[in-house]
Amino acid sequence: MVFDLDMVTEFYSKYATKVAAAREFLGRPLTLSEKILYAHLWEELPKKAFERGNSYVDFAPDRVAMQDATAQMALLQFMSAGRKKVAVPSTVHCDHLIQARVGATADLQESINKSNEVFNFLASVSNKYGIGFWKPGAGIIHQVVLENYAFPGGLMIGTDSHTVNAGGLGMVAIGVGGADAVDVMAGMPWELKFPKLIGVKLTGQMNGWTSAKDVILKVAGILTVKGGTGAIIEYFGEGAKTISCTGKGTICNMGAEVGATTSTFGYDDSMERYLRATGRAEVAELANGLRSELTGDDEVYANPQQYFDQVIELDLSTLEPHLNGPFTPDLATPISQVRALAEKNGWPMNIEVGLIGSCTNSSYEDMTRAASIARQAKAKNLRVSSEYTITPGSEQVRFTAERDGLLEVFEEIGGKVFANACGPCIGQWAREGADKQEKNTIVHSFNRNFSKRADGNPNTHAFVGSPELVTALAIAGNLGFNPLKDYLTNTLGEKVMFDAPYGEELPERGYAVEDAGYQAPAEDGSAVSVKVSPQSQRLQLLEPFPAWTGSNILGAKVLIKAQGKCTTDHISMAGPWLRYRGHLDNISNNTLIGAQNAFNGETNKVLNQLTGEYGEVPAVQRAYKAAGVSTLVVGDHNYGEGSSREHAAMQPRHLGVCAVLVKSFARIHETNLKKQGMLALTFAKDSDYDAIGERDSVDFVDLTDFAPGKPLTLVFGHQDGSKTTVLVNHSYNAPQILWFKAGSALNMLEK
Ligand code: MIC
Ligand code: SF4
Repeated sequence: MVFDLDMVTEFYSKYATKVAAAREFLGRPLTLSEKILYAHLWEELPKKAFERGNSYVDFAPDRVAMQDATAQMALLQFMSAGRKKVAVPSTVHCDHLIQARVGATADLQESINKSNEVFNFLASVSNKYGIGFWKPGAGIIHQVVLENYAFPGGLMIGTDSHTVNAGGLGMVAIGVGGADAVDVMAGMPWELKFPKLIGVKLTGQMNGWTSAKDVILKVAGILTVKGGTGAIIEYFGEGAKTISCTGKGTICNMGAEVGATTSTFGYDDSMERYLRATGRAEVAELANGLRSELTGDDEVYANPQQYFDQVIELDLSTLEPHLNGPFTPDLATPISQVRALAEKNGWPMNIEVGLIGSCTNSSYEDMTRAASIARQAKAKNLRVSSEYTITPGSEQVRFTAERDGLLEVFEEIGGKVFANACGPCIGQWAREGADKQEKNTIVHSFNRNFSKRADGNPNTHAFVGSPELVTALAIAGNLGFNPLKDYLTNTLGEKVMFDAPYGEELPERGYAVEDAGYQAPAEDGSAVSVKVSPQSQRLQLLEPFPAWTGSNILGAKVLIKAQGKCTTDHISMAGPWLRYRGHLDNISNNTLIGAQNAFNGETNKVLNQLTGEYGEVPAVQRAYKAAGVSTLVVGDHNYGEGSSREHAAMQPRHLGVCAVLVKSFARIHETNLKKQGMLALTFAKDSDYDAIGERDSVDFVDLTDFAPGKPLTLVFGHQDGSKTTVLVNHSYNAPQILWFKAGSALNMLEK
């Protein structure tokens, strides 16, 4: 069955006309990203061209996807919006709340038992409002979306930063906070600053050990974790056509790690093959009729410098496999140099666990390439040195892999197959011994490797690589092993080498699945009731945030000056805290507990200026709130990088923080702060960060004149009586200022 074929057909029927109009209006050839964006304008063509990186534009996305950990908050907000049904096709996917401990079946059952209340809530809200529901065990949101919903040329948003995965099927798919999803589901326009465009020209063809993952690992090294901020990365060139559709998905998926708004590829044969293999021949036929418009114009790709803001060129033929990390996904090292760097930096050489799968790398092709290495271990009498785990991306991939004997191959080398879910990737990994906090190394094919992410241990050094490389490293058990050159000694004392991996793009016998895990919503959900118990520890109905008082904020205190990397994992940790994602007050107890306080170098230890004592961040902030004292959070560059979780904005807001002042923001987090009625501010002069003291008192002296494009002035009064005037920038447009004034965007929607 093809989901929402009517919507797709209707969209394609108008697409070429819209693109032609945009081309004529702009008077030049178009990139694919521009075609898709201009074909999804909320209103007709504007009077003048949008300014990339500057103009705020209203779009009309085709669909919305939400995962269980973010859907709770998104749907709690949607329920307050007073709509009967979602305005565009939307889906909920249960994947994040599933732990990885002993193995798929037991873990899934235990997770269902533990989170039953939440799954039932999501199922009944979905049923009521016309939302497609994918049960626990169905798979990871992005894999399920790629297999069922993504279509070339479409625009979708999703409450997860890796929504961008659908770029592998030629979409512009963007990760957002729940409040953005609420707008679209409520039938309102969705606003985005018109992105800049980065073109990546791929030449040559991958061979041997190099895989799609290495393309993005390399790009991450070039762009760093913030180099893609505010930009769409568009891949093109002859090399692009040689990459499978799911490989393209991997590349787009991890574009989130360079901060890119999204990444995409033009429609080609690989996508057609994938659409057909996943039962969507109708969509392939429709897309075939529009081939030239579902990719960038020839002139653009012939002269990319003229049409993109930045161009990167990569030769796939010479691209070496990479391993990125530890602690950040942009520390890219070609495999041949890992040993030297690891020795120099004292990274533990012994690999304890190799983990493959996740939404980034769990396609059939990935599984076959990894299995081809696992098979060799057995054939060549190699002992597997590390633990080895597999998390399939969807029930369809898992079922097919099992049918084709791939899971058996993994199990034969001691691999443990976890449930089709996020599991270890989101800290839902009950890793034995992690609490001892020993220094150790793991390698995985996921996308994120921030401190504590997988197992909660800050001393786990996590490295990211392709599934086949991770498999080889897990067999070798040594971080310095280069499978392209190095020998291993087998159980017979012989020296053996791996042959290069071999994969199948698509299953020869087709995909198969018995129960994909989908539950369709009721035609008319008006009789469905959704109950949230006031006693619940997992779910809590939302109270509107208070409106701005209308006065300048005076005498505010600095809750924390975060130093260095402060990702959403530092602001609102996942792992054990995922259980409170539907309960704002409970989850607020983890607010900023992972952030390093610049004043003392410690985490979760900040000064309470009211008592002069140090305490945990949430407790100190609750004390300020109780005393009616305003506070702000100060931070470094790329603050809020990582997840789309709006909890990272809602929690400080709930606890009474009024502003976040940083050197720079990650896109989704900045929007989330605005949506929740916070002040998201950036230093006009980065060095002012250093002037801020632990015992300062802060006055926002011209907040009453808050206006688009006009910096605000903050006066920091220091302990010695001196003052520093700090000019701060913001990116609020007029409607966004109204969100601040109303207390949140949702408060405006309810009016
Ligand atoms: C992640 O990869 O960090 C997550 C968990 O999928 C998040 C969403 C969340 O925090 O619920 C994301 O990427 O947006
Ligand atoms: Fe799940 Fe990890 Fe993918 Fe996030 S990155 S959606 S946690 S598998």
